[in-house]
Amino acid sequence: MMQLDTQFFDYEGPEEPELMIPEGWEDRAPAGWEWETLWEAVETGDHIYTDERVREAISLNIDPRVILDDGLFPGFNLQADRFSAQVIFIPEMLISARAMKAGLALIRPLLAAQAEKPVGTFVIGTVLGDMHDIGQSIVTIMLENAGFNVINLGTDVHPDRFIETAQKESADLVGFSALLSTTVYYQKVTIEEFLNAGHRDKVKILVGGAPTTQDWADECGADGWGKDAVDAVKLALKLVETPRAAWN
Ligand code: B12
Repeated sequence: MMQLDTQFFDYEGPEEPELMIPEGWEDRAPAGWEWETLWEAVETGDHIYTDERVREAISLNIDPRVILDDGLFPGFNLQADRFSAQVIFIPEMLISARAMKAGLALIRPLLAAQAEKPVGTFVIGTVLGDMHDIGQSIVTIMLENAGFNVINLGTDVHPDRFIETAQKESADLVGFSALLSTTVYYQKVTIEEFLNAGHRDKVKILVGGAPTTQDWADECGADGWGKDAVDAVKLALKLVETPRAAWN
């Protein structure tokens, strides 16, 4: 009888990802407050508890950015690391993302309300074939907080839809998010379509998403690349001041 070579079964997987507790979170929270239950709710995808706990945090006037960084991100990041390490799979990741989005939906209007004046119109979306929307939702929130009127087209956005919306809204800036090495290509395609439609000089275009780089942004003809939401806002504020051709 054939003997199995047991060395194939001694596989040691990647280290189990751990919860990264935000340093100094106690100093940013009211006395007696705890985030642990929210970290666990986002981790396990309990969107109902997430909604309740974020509402509670808001009612205690905890800064929305603190809610995002100290309350929502730890549990989500833990699942994201587990997903990347293939410790969990799409269903678990999806429910964690749903809980994250329940929290984001509550803090979005608060951050937008802190903005002083409309500085410009920004159309954003995730490119064709790509369903990832957490990153671009955070960019949206930060842009709104900086005073932009943001039209978020969601995920899997066809180039024509970006163009039609930019034209309809007389957009100043357009942003394409992509998280897959297979879909970043559509950032380039969408920029080419703006060119073909005769609208490239009317908007400033930003690209972003984990697999993108400044080199990629240069190669695909974008006006800028944002490594994160803070970067995206800085760039958008700079680019909205630069001259563009008028929409009609
Ligand atoms: C959550 C997630 C999912 C969720 C998405 C849920 C949702 N509603 O978004 C689900 C489970 C659906 C999913 C599906 C898939 N996923 Co996925 N996913 C992730 C994961 C874990 C986190 C992504 C995320 O939300 N990050 C957090 C946000 C805050 O970061 P971010 O998106 O990078 O955004 C920041 C910046 O990039 C920047 N930014 C983002 N957009 C923009 C736009 C502009 C204009 C600017 C300026 C800046 C900017 O600012 C943001 C905020 O700071 C990543 C791994 C990881 N750790 O990144 C894999 C990952 C992206 N997924 C991956 C894969 C392979 C898939 C699937 C193909 C799996 C499969 N076998 O089916 C499918 C693809 C489905 C599809 N067609 O899109 C791979 C991609 C590998 C590659 N290089 O192509 C990754 C890297 C995991 C891995 N290591 O294997 N995924």
